[in-house]
Amino acid sequence: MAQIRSLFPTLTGELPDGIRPDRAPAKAAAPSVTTPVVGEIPQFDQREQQHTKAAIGALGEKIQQRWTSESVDPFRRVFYPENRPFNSPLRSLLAVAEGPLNPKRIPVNDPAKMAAHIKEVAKFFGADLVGVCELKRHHVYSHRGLRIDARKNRWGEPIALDHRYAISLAHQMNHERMRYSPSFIDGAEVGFGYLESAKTATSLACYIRELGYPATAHFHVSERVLQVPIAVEAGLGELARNNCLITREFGPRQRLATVTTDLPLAVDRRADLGVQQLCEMCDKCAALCPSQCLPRGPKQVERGYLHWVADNDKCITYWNANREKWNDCARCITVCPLNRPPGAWMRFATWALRRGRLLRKLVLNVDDLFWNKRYHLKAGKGWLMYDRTTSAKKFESGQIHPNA
Ligand code: B12
Ligand code: SF4
Ligand code: SF4
Repeated sequence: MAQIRSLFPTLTGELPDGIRPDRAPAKAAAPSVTTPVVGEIPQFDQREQQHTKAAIGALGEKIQQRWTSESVDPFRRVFYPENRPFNSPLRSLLAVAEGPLNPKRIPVNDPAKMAAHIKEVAKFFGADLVGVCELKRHHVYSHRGLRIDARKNRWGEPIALDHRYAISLAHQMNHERMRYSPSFIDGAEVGFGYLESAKTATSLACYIRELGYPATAHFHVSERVLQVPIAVEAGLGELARNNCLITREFGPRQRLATVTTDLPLAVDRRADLGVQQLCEMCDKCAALCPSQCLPRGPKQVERGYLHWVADNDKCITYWNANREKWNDCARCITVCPLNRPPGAWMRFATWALRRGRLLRKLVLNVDDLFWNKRYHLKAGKGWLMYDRTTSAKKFESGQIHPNA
C-alpha cells in the first residue's frame, strides 16, 4: 500500500504546507516548493537583457546589424516599434502606460472583493488569466535599458518603482500558428500576443487610475519588471525547464503583461501544478532547441533561486541566424508536451501531472507517440499567404500578396 501511495502521492490529498493544487483564490502568499528562493535575488539590470544586448552590439556587430534592421515581413514591422516610429500600434499605447489619477479616490474596505473585481475587469479587457502578488524588489529591473530609454536620454537611469502590488495578465497564443516556429507565422502570433497583452494592461491601468490609485502598465517596450517571476508569484503557474511560465490552461503558450499598483488587493498563492516534476522526467525542449541553449541536467541555484539555467545569449543569436526566414523562435514552447491543442488530452495531461510518476510517464509516452518531432517539422497548410518556408525571396518577388 505504501508503495502504491508513493507512486500516486496526491491521491491521498496530502500536499506540502501552504501549497495548493490549483489557483483558487487564497488569502495569503505561501512559499513554493517548485522554485525555492534560497538567498537574496539581486535586481537584474535591464541593459543586460538579450534584446538590449543584441541591439547595442554586446553580442557582436553581425547580430546588432541584423537585430536593428527592418524585417522583410510587414507583420513584424507592425508589431515591433523599436526600429522606427510609425505604423505600429504598440507605440501609441506607450502614451497611456502611465497617467494622471482621478482625484476622487474610491475607498477600499475589502481588498479580497476588490481583487475579485479587478480580475473580472481584466478578463473583460481581454486577459485569459489573472493573478495578484506583492511587488518585490527582484521583480523590478535595477536600471533602464530599453531602446526607447536611449532615445529619451534616460539610458541607465535607476528605476524607481515602489508600487505595492503586481497584477499578472496572461494571453493565450494560437496553437496552430505557433506550430510553425521558427517562421514568420509564429512570429506574427507572438507580435499579436504582445499587442493584445499591451491593450489589456494599459486599459486596466487606466481603469485603476480612474478609481484614484496609481497604476502602471508593463508590456513589451514599456516594461520595468520581470514578467515571469511575477506570474509565478501571482499563482498563474510554474517556471519550467524551458525558462517559461507553464500554466494549467495553456501550458507555456501565453504572453504576459503586468500592471503594478497601490490599489489595495488580496494576493494569490503560488501554484504547484506538478510541472517541474514533469520537467525532471523530460527534456524535449532542451533536446529540440535549435541553439542548444537549454540545460538537460538538474536545476541549479543561480541568482538566489533554484532553476534550470539557460544560455540566453545563444538563443537570441539563433533568432538572428537567418532573418530571411524568421525573426525569432519559440520551438521550446511548441515541442513541450504541455503545449497541445485545448481539449480532452490537455485536460487529462494537466490533471495527471500531480498524480504520480507513472501518470507523468504516460503523458510523456503518449506525447512521443502522437506529437513527436515530425509533427512540428512537417509542412502544415500554412496561414494567409505564408507557409513554413516563406522567405525574403517571396516578399521581394511580390509572390506573397494575393493580387501581386
Ligand atoms: C530578454 C528576454 C528574452 C531573452 C532571454 C530569455 C529569458 N529567459 O530571459 C531571449 C531573447 C533569449 C528570449 C527568448 C524567448 N522569450 Co523572452 N523575454 C525576455 C524579456 C523581454 C526579459 C527577460 C529578462 O530580462 N531576462 C534576463 C534574465 C532575468 O533571465 P534569467 O536570469 O534567465 O531569468 C528568467 C527566469 O529564470 C525568470 N526569473 C528571473 N528571476 C526569477 C526569480 C524567480 C523567483 C522566478 C520564479 C523566476 C525568475 O525570468 C526570466 C525569464 O523567464 C521577457 C519579458 C520580461 N520583461 O520579463 C520576455 C519573456 C520572458 N519571453 C517570453 C517568451 C515566450 C520567449 C520565447 C519563447 C520567444 C518567443 N518567440 O515567444 C523565447 C524563449 C526562450 C527561453 N527559453 O527563455 C515570454 C515568456 C512567456 C511565458 N510563457 O513564460 C516573456 C515573459 C515575454 C512576454 N511578455 O510574454 N526572451
Ligand atoms: S518540454 Fe518537457 S522539460 Fe521542457 S518545459 Fe516542457 S515539460 Fe518541461
Ligand atoms: S526560442 Fe528557440 S533557440 Fe531560444 S531557447 Fe527556445 S527553442 Fe531554443
